[in-house]
Amino acid sequence: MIPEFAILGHPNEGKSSVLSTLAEDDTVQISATPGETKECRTFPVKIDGQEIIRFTDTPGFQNPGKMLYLLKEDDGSADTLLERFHERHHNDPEMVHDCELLMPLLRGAGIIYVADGSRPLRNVDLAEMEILRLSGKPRMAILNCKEDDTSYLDQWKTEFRKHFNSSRMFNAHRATYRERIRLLEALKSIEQDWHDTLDYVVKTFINDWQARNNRCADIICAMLRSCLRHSLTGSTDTQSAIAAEKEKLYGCYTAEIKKLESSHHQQIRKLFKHNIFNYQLPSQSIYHQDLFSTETWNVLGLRKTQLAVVGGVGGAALAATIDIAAGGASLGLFTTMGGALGALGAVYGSKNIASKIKFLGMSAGKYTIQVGPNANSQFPFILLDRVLIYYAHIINWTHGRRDYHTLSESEVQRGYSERLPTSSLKKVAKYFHYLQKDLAKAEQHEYRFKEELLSLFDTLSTTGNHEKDPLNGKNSG
Ligand SMILES: Nc1nc2c(ncn2[C@@H]2O[C@H](COP(=O)(O)OP(=O)(O)OP(=O)(O)O)[C@@H](O)[C@H]2O)c(=O)[nH]1
Ligand SMILES: [Mg+2]
Repeated sequence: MIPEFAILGHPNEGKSSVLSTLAEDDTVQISATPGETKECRTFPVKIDGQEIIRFTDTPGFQNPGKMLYLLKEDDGSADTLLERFHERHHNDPEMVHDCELLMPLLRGAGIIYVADGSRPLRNVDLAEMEILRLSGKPRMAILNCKEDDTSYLDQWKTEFRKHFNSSRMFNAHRATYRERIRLLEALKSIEQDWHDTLDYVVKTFINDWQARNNRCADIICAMLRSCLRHSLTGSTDTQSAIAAEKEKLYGCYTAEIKKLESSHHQQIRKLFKHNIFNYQLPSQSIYHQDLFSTETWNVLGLRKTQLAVVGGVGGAALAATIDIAAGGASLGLFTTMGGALGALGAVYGSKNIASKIKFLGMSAGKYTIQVGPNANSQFPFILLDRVLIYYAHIINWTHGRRDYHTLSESEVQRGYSERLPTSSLKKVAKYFHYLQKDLAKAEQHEYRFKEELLSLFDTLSTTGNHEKDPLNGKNSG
């Protein structure tokens, strides 16, 4: 048996939003105009191609006062009360939505009632709750507070206790993965007969989340590997054209790295089922700065003291930044080149940034130049910070949230690398070191890095990143 839950409530209370978030389905129609959902629509939740639970979106109650009156007038069997109501009134234009929303209940669905707990209770709400109580179906109520006002919560909770088997707070815009699991857990208690089935659903959800995080860690490893190993070579016939060729090559190199990074980020987005909407991080987020910009390299990556801990970037690494191969004269890397490399020169003093540019020598009358692979110790930490910022954004952006132009002021503005505890930092740095120097060894150390990633994911998926900085537990400002 595949359990089904119908999401019921007054128009515009956030029913479709709650469903979208719970089912991680961004095809659900959501709108600020009441009456958006006019017909029931069922959304199956599939894991590994197998449907394990389904949620049905319904139109809001249209005429609950009259509906309750008619139900109370009926003195037939309580077991078939809804069936009779539907049969008698489905052609009544005043009750179209009320009859439509009963459809999933007639086939045995459980009820999730959604109300906006930031507004006062009204008589229509009481009528709706009483209708659902009379239905005799297993039912839970959810307070989806659209505003911050908490002064009405007690009223709502008191009424919920009278009419429902269970009730919870659940915010369609802010619910984390943990809160979704807790809601499903709570559904187990509303009907004893469903306990085992729902227990299986909860376990499957938890396993699926872990599997997705594992897959996400693999995507991040693949991204780091491809970005750190990437190199380009170019050549020119004349010595005077070397500088221009280097600039061109460097431009191609940075563009290709950015493309590689972005394609892996998009894989993460799809993994967490954000298929339709491509939510951008808030405009002021450091994420929007160019991967190779001064700003990015100043804000993200490791602090100087951490660099000392990992033993990476000291004089040696700085020298390696400008690595002119044997036989090649100094090409005046930071002096002769304008454009991109001119900008790189500016950050050279704080956190060095550039990839190696090698002059490979001359053969068959051509001067050959190579950019990458990038041996800069800071570079993988910058990539790591950026992908973690993206991950936190994606997993905490609920599927039911569509107002992406607002509510974005308090985005995390710092990286995570600089807050890694020393023991974690060492493991991560070791993996990065091998990625840059010895791929076979990197593979051996990959599982340790993935352990660190999974623990970071865990923190980031427990605490939404929209209100606070999850690793610091305080507002990020
Ligand atoms: N701030 C905030 N707005 C919400 C929340 N949930 C829903 N909304 C907004 O409320 C409006 C109605 O949301 P829907 O999910 O379409 O509501 P509904 O109950 O399905 O509405 P109908 O289909 O018209 O009955 C939309 O503008 C949502 O973005 C929430 O948790 N917080
Ligand atoms: Mg709706």
